[in-house]
Amino acid sequence: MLLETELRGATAVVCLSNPPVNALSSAMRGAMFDQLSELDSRKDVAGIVVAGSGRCFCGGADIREFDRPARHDEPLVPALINAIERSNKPVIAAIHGVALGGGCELALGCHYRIAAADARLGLPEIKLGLMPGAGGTQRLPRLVGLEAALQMILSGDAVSAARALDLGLVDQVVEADLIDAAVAYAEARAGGGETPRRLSSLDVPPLKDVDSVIEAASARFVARARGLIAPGHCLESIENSLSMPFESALARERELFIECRESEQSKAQRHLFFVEREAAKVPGVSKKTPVVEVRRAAVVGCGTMGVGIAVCFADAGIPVTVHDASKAALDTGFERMRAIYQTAVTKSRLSKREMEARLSHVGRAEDLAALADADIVIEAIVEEMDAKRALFRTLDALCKPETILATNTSSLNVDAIAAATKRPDRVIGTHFFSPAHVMKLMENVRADATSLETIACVMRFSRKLNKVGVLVAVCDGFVGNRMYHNYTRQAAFLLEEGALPQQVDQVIYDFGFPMGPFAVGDLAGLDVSWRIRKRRAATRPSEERYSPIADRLCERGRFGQKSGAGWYRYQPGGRKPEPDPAVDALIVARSEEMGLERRTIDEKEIIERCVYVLINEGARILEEGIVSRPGDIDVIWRHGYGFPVHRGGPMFYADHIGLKKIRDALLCYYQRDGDATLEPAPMIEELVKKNAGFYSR
Ligand code: T1G
Repeated sequence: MLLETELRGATAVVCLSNPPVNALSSAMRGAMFDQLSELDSRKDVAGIVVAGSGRCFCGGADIREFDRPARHDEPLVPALINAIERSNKPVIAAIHGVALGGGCELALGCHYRIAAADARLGLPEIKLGLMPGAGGTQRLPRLVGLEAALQMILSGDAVSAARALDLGLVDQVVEADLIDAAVAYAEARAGGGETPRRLSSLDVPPLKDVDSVIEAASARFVARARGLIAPGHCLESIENSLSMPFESALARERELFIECRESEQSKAQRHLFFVEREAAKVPGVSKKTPVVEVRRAAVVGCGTMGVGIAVCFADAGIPVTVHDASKAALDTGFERMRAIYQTAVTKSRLSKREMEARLSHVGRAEDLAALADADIVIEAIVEEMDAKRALFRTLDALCKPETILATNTSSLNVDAIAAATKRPDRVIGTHFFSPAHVMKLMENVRADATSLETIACVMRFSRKLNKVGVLVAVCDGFVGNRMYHNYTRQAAFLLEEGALPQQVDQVIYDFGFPMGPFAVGDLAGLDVSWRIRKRRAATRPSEERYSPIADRLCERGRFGQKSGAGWYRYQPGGRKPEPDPAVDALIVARSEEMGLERRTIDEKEIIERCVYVLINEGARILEEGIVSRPGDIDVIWRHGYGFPVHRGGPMFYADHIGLKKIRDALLCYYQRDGDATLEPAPMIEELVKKNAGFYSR
């Protein structure tokens, strides 16, 4: 049953029942259309309440339907909503949980809206490369005004019930029984005999400085869209609400929506939406898997990562104790934590009270014994195996038997760390990405002995920390950094062969990354990767090509932004990369040292050498079973490295380009350069033979 209808006096309560989010599937639309038409004609019905069962009112159109052949046997979302609005009986939306996308538009088609105190309403379509396509760009400005509508639609961010009340988006917010309140509201409206308030018949509230409001929105959202079409389409449609008759503007909205829906950009963004949810599912872990509730946490190491991880727990409201043997390190770390929150308060992202509340969740300790009753302890100390093993041995003896011991190592072997304990089943890697309180990605590293219960606990609390957790297996660099290593190697080789940092970075930026590899290196600190390269030097195969340019920069104290110079130079206190002739000279000298005649390198080669080598390593990672799905790799690269959202991730992009093209390009470079990482992976060769892709194997 997609709908459950009950009569309360003369009010019909129609409850959407399409778990998990009451998506407006074609079947749901048909059922709603028929039910509401029937209720509209019944004499014993004076008013109608539309509500949702389960976790929310309605999560919008059924996104899965967008990639299927369009069905014409059921009304489209706009037609359903227009029919609701035309009802002569007052229709009240009773909103709990969320009303998002088409769900919010459904509520806007109702004449009035009542929300539970914890409800949230929004039009997040833009995050899927879409735009509201069921009247949202026309009805919302008429209800809340141009400025608020621009902000909601172009940011895609939901608003709380309280904010919705301030905006007039909802007419009432209730703490008590939502349906009772909605029925009472319907009776009052029906009893009043007034004509139901139809947003389509209203005008957008007048605004003095319309042009400057639109220009500001355009500068903030469209100018920075970097080739994405949805922001511009949203803006055009919202502007139409000011000047075009409702019906014409609605028709234009539909045209613009279809352009977005059919775009490769939106297909890529919808892909990421689904694979991100797939990544949370671990074969063998179900809702029945027993899970330790993380009520108390601890972090060992009060450095940059330890501070960031502690902030994640504080933000999630989980009490956390931060340990460091050095009081000075704790003092510095806690100052850093306070500074992080102070910035959020300054930017009005948090109130002072909320800041203090979050800081109150964080304790400090210089004695490891204080961590004994933690449910999980996350180690974030120096990236050295002996130090980590010693600490895990100590924690193993100290902590209660069920405590999970997690390491934040970015590349070390978690099996070896687990072997230092008597509880290897409760040892796991939780690889946060710097800055840990900002980056959403967590690579959760399962060691050979890690139990499903431990995996289930960590995957579940990743979400509680508002992180995107992806389960990976042990290998050098896990998934993200292992692929990133090959990407930066090729970028360095391009310099030796003829390119300069600013050229490579510009091409990678134009491809859609937030920054190119050299600007990223300067931001992260060149000394970080220098330490890792020195650790690996002893085991690096002598025949493997190696570029010493980054080492030479570090030897000159050029660590990037932190030292005022790296691949680029920076004005004192500045962060804008400026090409540095001294670096260009160092690169040219390296080419001469290699006897290489520098050549012009075009954009195509830069993309193929940097991005295709990512795809190639991703294929190898899949072959080795480090992750089980190509989508896991796409999620890692989206949330850990800023892979352009409109390209869907390395593996989705590979299928879009075509694996044969990628294989041929890699083979060409491999035959010319001989670098093993360019040799097409066996999985790619097999898929090319089958004329298949990573997502159509
Ligand atoms: N369509 C289809 N499936 C959906 C869905 C949707 N709109 N929303 C969620 N799911 C699935 C999801 O894939 C997962 O499936 C399960 O529901 C639980 O989701 C016409 C054009 C609603 C806040 O962008 O933001 O309306 O993995 O794990 O954390 O103008 O889902 O269980 O098989 O995220 O409780 C606009 C997208 C659509 C909202 C719930 N709507 N969804 O969060 O659960 S376009 C959105 C969400 C549109 C109109 C336009 C969240 C949520 P599975 P979950 P959650």
